Amino acid sequence: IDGDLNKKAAGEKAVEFIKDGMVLGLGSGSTVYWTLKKLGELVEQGLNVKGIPSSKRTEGWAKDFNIPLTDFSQVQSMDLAIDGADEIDKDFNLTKGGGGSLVREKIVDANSQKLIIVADQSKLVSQLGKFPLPVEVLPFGWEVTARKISEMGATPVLREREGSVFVSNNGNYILDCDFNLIADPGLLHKELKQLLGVVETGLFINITDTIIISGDKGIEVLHK
Ligand code: DER
Repeated sequence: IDGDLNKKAAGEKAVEFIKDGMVLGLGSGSTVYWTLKKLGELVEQGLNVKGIPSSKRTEGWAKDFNIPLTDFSQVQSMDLAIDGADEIDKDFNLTKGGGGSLVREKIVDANSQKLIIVADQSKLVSQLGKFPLPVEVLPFGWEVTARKISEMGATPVLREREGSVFVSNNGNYILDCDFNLIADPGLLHKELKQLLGVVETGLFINITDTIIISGDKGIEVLHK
């Protein structure tokens, strides 16, 4: 796990927003790892919460930390989701998916009353796009989907891990798409979502309420 002190500080800070009895959306990534670890300590001390994990990796960590889990057959809306991001712009729009969990993250984050993003200061950008945009696509005909995305002006690269094609928790592929700087993330998301074969994009538009940033100025909690 990325031992970066800023990630640990930001991740741990988020537990201050967790109240007894909450149903939580559990995000994914190495910053949220620290949230989960800290939350596990509070559960140990008697805090009563349960959460829906946004990836198999998060599910494993939650089990390691004895955080009670639930699922959408039991709850359809969560009180609070805590997640990470690859980029955060000034409107609190996000690029996510660096860890490959963007689809389940978006389903968990979008179905939570509040979304808190925890991040090191390096994630703050003036415009999204320096980080190649992860797009989850169906494996069937992914080559055609990739070509359609190329025609939109991007350079899609099929994500691989340890020399073989990366397969998401949903059995799909991920194309990392370099669009250069993205002037209108909301519009790009809509255009991509309409493409046959695209499951979901890593653009999280207008769903973030609070960001917790850790960096040279210590920890900052910023509300939209
Ligand atoms: O993949 C994701 O969306 C993760 O949340 C990721 O963006 C955050 O990664 P990090 O907290 O490990 O930097």
